Amino acid sequence: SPGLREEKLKNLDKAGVLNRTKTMDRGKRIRKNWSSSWTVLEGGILTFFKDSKHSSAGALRHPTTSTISTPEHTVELRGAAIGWASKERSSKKHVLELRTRDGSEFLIQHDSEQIVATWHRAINDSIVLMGSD
Ligand code: I3S
Repeated sequence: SPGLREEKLKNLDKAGVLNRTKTMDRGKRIRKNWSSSWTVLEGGILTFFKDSKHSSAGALRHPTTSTISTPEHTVELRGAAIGWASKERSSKKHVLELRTRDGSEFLIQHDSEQIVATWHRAINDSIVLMGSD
């Protein structure tokens, strides 16, 4: 039922700081531009907020006051796919590759393997719950 799915999705909600770059925009390859970003997974939608260093509030402020108000990318996880990126995609360690239904692509990274693995599981479980229809 939709109610049960919403409840399961809610259990996957999470937030934290990740490194990310968009590499493809609706099928068109774009230049990498890594940045650190406050990232929120909520209800099957992944949102990358603007880099706190670009916000007027400054990087030392808590994300809720400095960055949370300015989403840069909102990713609908229905029909998306996530997996570990191959070594050719980046020299960084622990890199995830997220492909969206509209042919956009993001790389997501953190130096902590455990943090990346936790995001991998939460995003993957969200994709499964959202389905592809
Ligand atoms: O796939 P690339 O071109 O090796 O990605 C690197 C570039 O985005 C680079 O920026 P410049 O094109 O301005 O040099 C970044 O600084 C690197 O971090 C990118 O490589 P990694 O391996 O870090 O994803």
